[in-house]
Amino acid sequence: MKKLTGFAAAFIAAVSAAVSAVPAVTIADNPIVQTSYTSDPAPLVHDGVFYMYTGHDADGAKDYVMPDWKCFSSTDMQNWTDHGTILSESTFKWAGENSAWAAQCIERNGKFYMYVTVVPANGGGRAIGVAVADSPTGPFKDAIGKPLCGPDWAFIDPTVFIDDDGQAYLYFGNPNPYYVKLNEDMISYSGSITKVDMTAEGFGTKADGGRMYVEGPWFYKRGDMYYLLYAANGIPENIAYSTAPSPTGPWTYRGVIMPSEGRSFTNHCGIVDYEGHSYFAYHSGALPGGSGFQRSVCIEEFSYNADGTIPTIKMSSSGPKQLHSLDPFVRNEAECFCWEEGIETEKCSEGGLDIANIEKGDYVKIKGVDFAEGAESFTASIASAENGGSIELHIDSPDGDIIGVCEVPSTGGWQEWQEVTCPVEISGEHDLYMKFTGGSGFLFNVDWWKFGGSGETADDGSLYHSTFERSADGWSGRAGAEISVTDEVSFSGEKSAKVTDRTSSWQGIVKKLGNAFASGNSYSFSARAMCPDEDTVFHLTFQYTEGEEVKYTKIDTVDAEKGKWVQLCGNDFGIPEEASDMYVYVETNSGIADFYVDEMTAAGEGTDLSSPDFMKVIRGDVDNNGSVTLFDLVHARRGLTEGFTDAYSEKAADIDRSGSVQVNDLVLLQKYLLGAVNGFTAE
Ligand code: FUB
Repeated sequence: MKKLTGFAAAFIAAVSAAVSAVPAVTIADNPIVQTSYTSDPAPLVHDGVFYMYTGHDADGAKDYVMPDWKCFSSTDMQNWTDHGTILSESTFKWAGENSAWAAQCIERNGKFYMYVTVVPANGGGRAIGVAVADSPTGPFKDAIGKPLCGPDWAFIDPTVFIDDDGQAYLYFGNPNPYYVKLNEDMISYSGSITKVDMTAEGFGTKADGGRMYVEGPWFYKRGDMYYLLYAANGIPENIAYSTAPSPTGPWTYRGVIMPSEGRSFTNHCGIVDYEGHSYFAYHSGALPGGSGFQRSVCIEEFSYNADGTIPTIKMSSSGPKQLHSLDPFVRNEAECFCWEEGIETEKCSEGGLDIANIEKGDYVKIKGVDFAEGAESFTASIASAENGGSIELHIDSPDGDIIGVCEVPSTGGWQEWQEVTCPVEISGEHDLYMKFTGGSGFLFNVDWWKFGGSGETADDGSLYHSTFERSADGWSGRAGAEISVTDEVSFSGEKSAKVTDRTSSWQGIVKKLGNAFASGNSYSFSARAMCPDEDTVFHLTFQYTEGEEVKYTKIDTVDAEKGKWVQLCGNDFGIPEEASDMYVYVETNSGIADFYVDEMTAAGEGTDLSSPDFMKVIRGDVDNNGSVTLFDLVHARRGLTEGFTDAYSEKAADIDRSGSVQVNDLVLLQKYLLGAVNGFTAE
């Protein structure tokens, strides 16, 4: 959409009388995308990431001018990473122009299937096409080279769902819903396309006596109930829904979820659960310049009623609450933000996207950045074919306090990348605004950024050291498991990561290894794990791709008693020469019980991660069971006289942190156990 300055002008004109009283558009966090107009949202949760697939409404169009589909992702529900155009109508050689209407993507057996609406160039109506990819962000290719369903003018807006018995269903249609049973290959179907009988009981009654259903179905199951949500009631559309005890009915009309509002005469929804929260995605014309043909995807959090019905949901400009704060001490992609004004995104020569077409006064907002104990430096990868400019780092508002300014030189090209660094001073959690200044014209592009300083987690020489005190630190649920940062238990500090919603033992918690890990080299890996409900065998596993094949190697395997923390540790683990696309994860040998992990660490070759230097030890917990009891005193006495059996016990028994265990440590421990002191004072 480029240049919110243009739309800001329109917006200001529209509300000129009250402009000073109107909250600045810049503080809104809904719609989730501002760099282009997006429509027809289709959410997908995969491997701990919330993906949002959208249509794309062309700027200034007076009709549906929709050339392609885009994808955005988030792990905190406020900052969204732009993955760009992931599928275009031109991929379907049989499709006409500007016909890329609503779509939905689903994963099956490691492949991603995107069902789309397009108009075949040869006429005959609209049609449902299907594209396939190996990753959620593509590249997608036409799976069958022809329409899957259609052509037929009624065949628009596919929604797809795989039932518990493995049967996949595709619903679609305007002004009537249709369904068809997909085969397991997801690119063909069995039986005929069935037109749903729209009874008044199933689909409600409008004021004019017709049925409520119009288009844009979203089909899914929750518990034993099947849900069909849809755009309803004619123009302007609202979102209503029906439920059924089986995937094909009989349907019962349940009422309106989202009344019509928001400057778009259509609406289109998607619903999904993520990290224990329920989210409702829709579109409106809320972005300045917005209309029925310049729509924008928004999202709201909601809770189901106890009987499974869906409450009325109102459009908001704030969107859902942020799930985790953002860690500024790791590389953050510039195309991940909560809000922007004036910038665009484009393909980056280094992979992914960069932010571009930046002019003086433009900015990006990154929400909920946790600088913890403090950041001291800021580094960004920038490129400029012109004179560069500077990045002003403001906190809490675009004109808030400046915590640092980074000068950006010319680098000789818009894709000639160079790192710039400047000092900053900031601690605690803030919204970060990167405001760009300089001369006239385009200033520079930004690929990524990160802060350095005492708040960094990896200040011990490790390649990562995830304590979960501030964020999930790039860990996510593996293969459908969910993870959350929790203060229910911890190995050290206040928090750990909890792994839930497992239906298989290999579902656990996973982290993708970045550029710091090279194939052919050796690294040390460690993780702490605990299952509160049953004895468990934990694996710390390394996953990589060699050629076309995905391979798995156990770094370490440890038996854990119910409720006891164990360490999984593999020092100097060799990464195979040809390995790419590498991950580490914690899984269990069997069972699907929830478990917790903490203190996930990786370091270079020669690092002993079982050494006390890499341990967050609970002082006094000499038997390493997570609590301090009389047994610890017994263990400490025995250690002092006979020698300690392991490094953890010795460090835990060194109560005064003098570097060695002596009699006064036992005295301090005894005093604590007798209640004479409330805790251990710092050394
Ligand atoms: O985006 C084009 C059409 O508008 C969709 O296919 C409908 O659901 C409506 O949102």
